[in-house]
Amino acid sequence: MSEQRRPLVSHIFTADPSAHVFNGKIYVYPSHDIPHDGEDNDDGDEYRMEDYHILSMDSLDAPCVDNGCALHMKDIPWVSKQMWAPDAACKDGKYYLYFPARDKDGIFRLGVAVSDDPAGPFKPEDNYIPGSYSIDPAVLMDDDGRAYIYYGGLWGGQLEMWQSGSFDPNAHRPEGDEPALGPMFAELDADMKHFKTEPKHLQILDENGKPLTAADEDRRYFEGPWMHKFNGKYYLSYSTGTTHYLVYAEGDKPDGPFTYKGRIMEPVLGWTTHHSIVEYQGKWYLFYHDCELSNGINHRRCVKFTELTIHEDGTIDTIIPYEE
Ligand code: FUB
Repeated sequence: MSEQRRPLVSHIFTADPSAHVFNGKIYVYPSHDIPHDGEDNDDGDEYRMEDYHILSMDSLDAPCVDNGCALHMKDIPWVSKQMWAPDAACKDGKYYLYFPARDKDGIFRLGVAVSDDPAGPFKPEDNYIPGSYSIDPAVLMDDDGRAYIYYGGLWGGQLEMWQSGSFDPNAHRPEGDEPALGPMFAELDADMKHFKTEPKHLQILDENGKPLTAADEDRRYFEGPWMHKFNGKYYLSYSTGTTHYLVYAEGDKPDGPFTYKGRIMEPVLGWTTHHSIVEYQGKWYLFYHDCELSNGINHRRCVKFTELTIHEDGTIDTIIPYEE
């Protein structure tokens, strides 16, 4: 029986799944939601995560295993709270866990932790990645061995606050016809722990080659970037946040520019939507979350997966989440 579109685990709340195939197995790197009765707000204070549990499956029909706590914030000197959406990458037999969290000043930064095992435990670096900020890191290991990191999120993710190059909590938020902010991009150093290039915003263009505007909330970037390659092209996918879509854009290079292409998934139950795309045994899959396990409580989410149809020209069929 297919396990698709069901919670992968139900003994803990999980979200923001970054899926990878390592050594023939599927590993899912999710956020670990903490249940509490606090209120939601636009800063995402309800997302109070403190650690990461890595999930794994021998195959997509096999039971999903929780490998226990792989990294806890008490073991990371620079973190004060909110271990949000992580990702992982493998290089030369080592596994790197990338994660956002607030530093002691309440500013979101990106950290990295290393392990010999894809399921951890991971040993964190003493400090965050120098020059990093905001949330939702996603790493692409390109076919030529170069590694790229994509990150950034609006509102509680603080991306708007860095437009001047330094942190300004009162920074103007792009609005109306002003160009929307794209996600951040940098190449990673050979050690996988530093930026090799100066981080920059990526451009996402409309069908006429014009930057998507801030008012275009159905299409503009909000958070949760992911990058997959298909037939040599680069596909940047992300959440539109306020309008709750997963969408994608196509580019010829890892740093774009990207042209908006369409929707991957219609809204799920719950405010956030966050995904990853992975190829496994010749098929493509979307890992995502919703709030089914908690009947719609935004900070009690559960990760799921479903098959994704990608056509030869790279276009992706839109998934209607609750329709078989
Ligand atoms: O899980 C906390 C935040 O919610 C993530 O960083 C965002 O992408 C959203 O899913």
